[in-house]
Amino acid sequence: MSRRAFLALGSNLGDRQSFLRDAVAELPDVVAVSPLYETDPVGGPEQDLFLNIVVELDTALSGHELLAACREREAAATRVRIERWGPRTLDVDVLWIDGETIDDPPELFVPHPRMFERAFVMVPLADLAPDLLPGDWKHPEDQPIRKLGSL
Ligand code: GSY
Repeated sequence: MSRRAFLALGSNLGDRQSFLRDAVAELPDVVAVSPLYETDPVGGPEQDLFLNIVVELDTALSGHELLAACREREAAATRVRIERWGPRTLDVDVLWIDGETIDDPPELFVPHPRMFERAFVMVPLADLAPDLLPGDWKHPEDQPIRKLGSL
């Protein structure tokens, strides 16, 4: 049975927009893409600005199958993990799957444990799914983000 799922994508190295565009084209079951945002890096070393989007899927894939699809896209973007939290060509995270909670350390937690703290996730997510934005959610002042338009 298919249900709604959301993935977060980010890039801050190389041709950022192409990495996001290519990933969206190859991810399974995508039904909607948020506007594109340029965002200040959250956490990690000093690094360049990110481009971020969220995509909505209508999918019957399991959480682990979605994670595998995310990892495949990161590998296709020739991502090399040089430094934890450091710059990357492409990061793809499973955020949310309607009606499901997954707690499978160290690699898969759904809902994503840090999603509600991150404006670069919550703002594009709310563009696609305002019902997932908690009523008391506040945009952290130290996380500026700028809407650029569509991917
Ligand atoms: O967790 C995703 C990678 N990432 C990002 C990101 O995608 N955007 C911003 N603005 N900051 C980030 N810090 C990390 S780590």
